[in-house]
Amino acid sequence: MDVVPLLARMGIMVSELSGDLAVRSPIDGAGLGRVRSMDNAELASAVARAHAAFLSWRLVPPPRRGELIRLFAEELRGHKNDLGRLVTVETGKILQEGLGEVQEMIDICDFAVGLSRQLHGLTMASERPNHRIMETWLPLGVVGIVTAFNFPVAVWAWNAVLALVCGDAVVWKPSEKTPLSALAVKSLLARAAERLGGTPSSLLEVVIGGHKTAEALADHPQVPLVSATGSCAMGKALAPRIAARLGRALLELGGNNAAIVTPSADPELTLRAVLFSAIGTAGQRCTTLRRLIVHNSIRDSLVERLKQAMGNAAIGDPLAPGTLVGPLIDGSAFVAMQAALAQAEADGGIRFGGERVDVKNWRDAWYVRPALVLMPDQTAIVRQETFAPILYVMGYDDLDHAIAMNNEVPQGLAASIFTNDLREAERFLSASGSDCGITNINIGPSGAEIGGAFGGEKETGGGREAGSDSWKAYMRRATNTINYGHDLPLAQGIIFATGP
Ligand code: UN1
Repeated sequence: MDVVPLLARMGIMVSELSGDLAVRSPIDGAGLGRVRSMDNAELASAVARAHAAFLSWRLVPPPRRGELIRLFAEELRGHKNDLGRLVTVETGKILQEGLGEVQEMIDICDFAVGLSRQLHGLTMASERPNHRIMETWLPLGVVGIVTAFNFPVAVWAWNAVLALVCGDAVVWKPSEKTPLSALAVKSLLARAAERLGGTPSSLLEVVIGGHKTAEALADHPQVPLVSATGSCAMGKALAPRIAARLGRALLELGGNNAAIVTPSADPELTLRAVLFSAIGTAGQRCTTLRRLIVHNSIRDSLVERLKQAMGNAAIGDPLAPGTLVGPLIDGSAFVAMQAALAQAEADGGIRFGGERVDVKNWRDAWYVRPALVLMPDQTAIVRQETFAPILYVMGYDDLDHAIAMNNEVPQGLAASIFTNDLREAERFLSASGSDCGITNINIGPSGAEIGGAFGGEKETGGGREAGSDSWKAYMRRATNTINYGHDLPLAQGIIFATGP
């Protein structure tokens, strides 16, 4: 995979590609280049530079900050093919999804540009005469962003472009598996900044490293907010460190997403939705469909069609048109997948697929056939997130039981129900329905648009990113009480007599 020309078009020269960390493509296992990881002293200097940038950026009017993001979106539009391809080469997701990820960045940029004129607070009625209460949203500081390999640029953009219009500076630790995409994005943002002129340098610092670097960012007192995306284990390691200094954490962690398929579901629509959510991105999305809870009256027919469709899905080079399933990220993902399948079988599961697939004799690449596993019950392995294309199928007779199964896992990201029965649909959305942050009707749990707030409950971490009012996480709220009278009435009717 020769990424040199497309990196050059995005402003990264081969001479920059040296250092201790080898970057490889999961497509064929071959090296793409090298990057240099940073030690904690370098991280501290990056935070200090970003903090200095914040001090002047916070004074720039928000619509002008939005102009930077508008120009950045122009760079992204101009380099959609290059960046989308780079994402595919670094992550192994199919090109359609690589391009879709860049589109997701463009979408959140457009949202952020509008938002830059809409950072609004409320005005409240005061109990005191000639008084007014209002809230003002102010820039927060340096925002630390930790991202995962599977969405190397879009999830950064959800956080970063909102943080930037909110007046913050950003220090980004990308996954050490996908640093080139991060460097390309940094370069495109720098071009936008150059076109705008007058922006402080170091609005975005990229720090390359592994979990030690993420921990140092979590510990840093000059980073008031750390937004981290990745496994529940990663979140459990970072959150106590951030809490220990009373910083804020915005966590988007694991998902173990289910879909309930009811007797009234549209069979064609359901099949397509289940396939996209279960095998898309080779099962490596936090929103991937991992558990299918099917009414027993339609279970066999749906399983037959799924077996066929999953058996026929084109597995191979994700850059080739027509491929639906690219490789797993690396050999350890394959080992984890096989261990989960072995455990599921030991629990009484009947498995179809899941085996390694040879593609062009690429020995250090890990392609698999997506697995469908019919489970007698929702055993411990089903309740755990395995970041691979495994779809566990369970039957149900009674909707209450299906909803209980949906909720009976530690994670709470996304859930779906396929039904044409209004009562079932509304029940699933209600207080006694799905307990997830994202709950859908007649579409799968993955592939959310940026307009809504994205995130989940329980071990998913509780954070909300992207649309709606997620921007508030990147600002601090000041409540202001203004007295425009000549007297000083006290709240709660307190009389506090002073003076002669
Ligand atoms: C993730 O896998 O971390 O909803 C994010 C989706 C995408 C984002 C997934 N828009 O599937």
